[in-house]
Amino acid sequence: MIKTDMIDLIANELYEAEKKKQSVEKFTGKFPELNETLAYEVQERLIELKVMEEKTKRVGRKLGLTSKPKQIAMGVHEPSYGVLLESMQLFEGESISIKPFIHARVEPEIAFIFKKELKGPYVSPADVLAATEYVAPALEIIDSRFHGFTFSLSDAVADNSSSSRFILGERFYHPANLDLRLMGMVFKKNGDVMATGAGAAVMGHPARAIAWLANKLYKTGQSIQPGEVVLSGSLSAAAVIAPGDQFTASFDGIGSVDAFFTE
Ligand code: OOG
Ligand code: MG
Repeated sequence: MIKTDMIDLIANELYEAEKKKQSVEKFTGKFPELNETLAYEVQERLIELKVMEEKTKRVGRKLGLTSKPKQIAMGVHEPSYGVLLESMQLFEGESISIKPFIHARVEPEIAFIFKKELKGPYVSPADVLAATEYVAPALEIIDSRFHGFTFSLSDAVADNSSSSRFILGERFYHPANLDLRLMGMVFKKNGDVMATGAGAAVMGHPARAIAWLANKLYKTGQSIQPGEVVLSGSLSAAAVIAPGDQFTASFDGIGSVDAFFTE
């Protein structure tokens, strides 16, 4: 099969899987040639499809697999990124129906909002902090379009890094007086502590994950744009969701964010 046909075919199948809520077989089995580079081309095609069909627009990026607990849980040992669309944003206080999801999970994350462009190839964590307007607590709802939530890095990348929805806390904070590395985090489900951590769980410092993204995007002529939101990746393994569940991620110094799920 020629390359562009394979890219279109995989993007279409992932688009339909999400729409029909029917998971599919991993593609790396059928297409061993699906490497990371081609997988990012599939992701681009998938995003173009969504922007066209859902009349939405890009609002930022998400990082995935930036912490050891996530890499161990998924058996993948490198970070990935995906695109955030306006249609993926949910707001605190509205209950979230699990109907649109296949087998969604929730993750506690630190979100960055940028005031300046961040362009590789040599972006450092200090450059990231200088370009950051705000940080905010965030919950990401991930949902794999693959059977059993299992995949290789290339499969997950093609699937827009399992992105589904995201919620930002209502208050944003300037990063100047925050130590994101030592920032403590408590992740609760229905009042029970599911995980605890510190910002350093994300590649030693969440800004390092963002620097990785900027330098990675440079290789395909892209950059992080002013105004964009970037999720720096989950500090802990993701939690499964049942109707009636309430999740809270609290971070030292920047408050918390909640999500409540229904049938
Ligand atoms: C891939 C996406 C992981 C994170 O924060 O690590 C992710 C997955 O685990 O499905 O969003
Ligand atoms: Mg995530």
